Amino acid sequence: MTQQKRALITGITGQDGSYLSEFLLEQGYEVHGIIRRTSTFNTDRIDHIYEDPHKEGVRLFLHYGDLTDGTTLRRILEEVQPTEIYNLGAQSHVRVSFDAPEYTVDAVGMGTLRLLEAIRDYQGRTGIQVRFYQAGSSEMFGLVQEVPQKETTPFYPRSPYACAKVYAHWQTVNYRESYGLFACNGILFNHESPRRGETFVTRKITMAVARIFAGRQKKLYMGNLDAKRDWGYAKDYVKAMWMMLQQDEPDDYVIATGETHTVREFLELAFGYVNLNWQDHVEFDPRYLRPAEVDLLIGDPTKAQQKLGWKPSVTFEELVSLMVEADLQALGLTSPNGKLANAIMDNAMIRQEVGVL
Ligand code: NDP
Ligand code: GDR
Repeated sequence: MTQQKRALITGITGQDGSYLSEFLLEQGYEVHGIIRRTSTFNTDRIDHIYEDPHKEGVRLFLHYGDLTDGTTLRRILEEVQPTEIYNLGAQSHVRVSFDAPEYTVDAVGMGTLRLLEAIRDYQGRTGIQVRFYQAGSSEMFGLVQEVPQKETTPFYPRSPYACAKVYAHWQTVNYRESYGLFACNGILFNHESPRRGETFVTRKITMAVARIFAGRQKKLYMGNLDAKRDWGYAKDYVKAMWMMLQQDEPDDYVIATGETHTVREFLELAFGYVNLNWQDHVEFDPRYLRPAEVDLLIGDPTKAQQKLGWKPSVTFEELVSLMVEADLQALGLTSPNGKLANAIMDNAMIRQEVGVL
């Protein structure tokens, strides 16, 4: 009998955590997630896959914990005995990391170290091999050193968040080299979806488009429209995380589309989807600027393509369309000119996505 694969996910309530859980459950895994205690429920993104743990055959389990609380991480590790750990938990908002640098670095940087230490001890004591995925970020490249950015491009982080991710990246490399831990760094470029947090630029735009189209909002206040990002679809990206942990050897991989677009282009497409002109609605607010900006991100996913066989399945235009469409549907609206049907509904993955919401 083959051993039941058991995954532990930090950040399971986030965008990526929810897609990864779905994916791993589909692959037959038992999935355990660490959630934080909050005064209102924060499990919206995983409610549709959560079942009463008293029921037979349930494969998704949640545990209270926090990356700032090492004792609990150790306890959960002992209890769950996972074969794979995905460290997705983070204060992941770059702008907010300038406001709350100590907390961000504690959760993102020290949190990763706490987890690595717990795994090192657990593995040393039990002899059970644990595979570890670290959610690294293209923000680590920061100030442009090379274009496109790949695994060998030097890091130049430009925010407390990015500095903490660089720290976590190198600790992960060090635990691999020092203790033989099967540990991989994914260096993921921006990835979005209808489940994207509402204060990240893409979702902020698509929600505003739907609300403006519905007559419920007039203006959208934005920061730097010149920033360029390599935007992909989150569902594609969580698959890459899993693929990294199925290889014979642990390694680090850039996951990206290889295309870059400005925030302005995103605005144009998103408003254009409902036949609106973004310039009639968008205004500048300096509060959304960062003390230091990352101007240009564009990734080279060649290594992931060659070694993992990974490639993105959703284009930039499709991504914008599916996000606007989902936000329109959430308000009970349909797109004005049937663009969804013509442009993207032939893609089964997107059909499923829109159906979820
Ligand atoms: P989200 O912000 O959507 O989710 C973050 C998750 O981390 C949430 O489940 C959140 O819990 C949890 N979390 C926050 N603080 C703590 C803490 N102190 N202890 C434990 N858990 C915590 O992020 P994404 O899903 O978009 O991203 C997943 C990971 O990938 C993050 O590490 C992010 O930095 C990284 N990343 C993301 C990219 C992207 O484009 N999305 C690109 C590259 C890297 P709660 O729900 O309670 O707030
Ligand atoms: P980013 O994502 O910082 O790239 O980090 P975000 O969507 O927040 O910003 C992208 C770009 O848009 C510009 N921008 C605005 N951003 C926000 N949030 N709100 C605005 O009003 C606005 N106006 C312009 C920003 O200045 C920036 O240049 C995301 C996060 O998911 C990280 O956790 C992850 O590591 C990286 O992507 C890869």
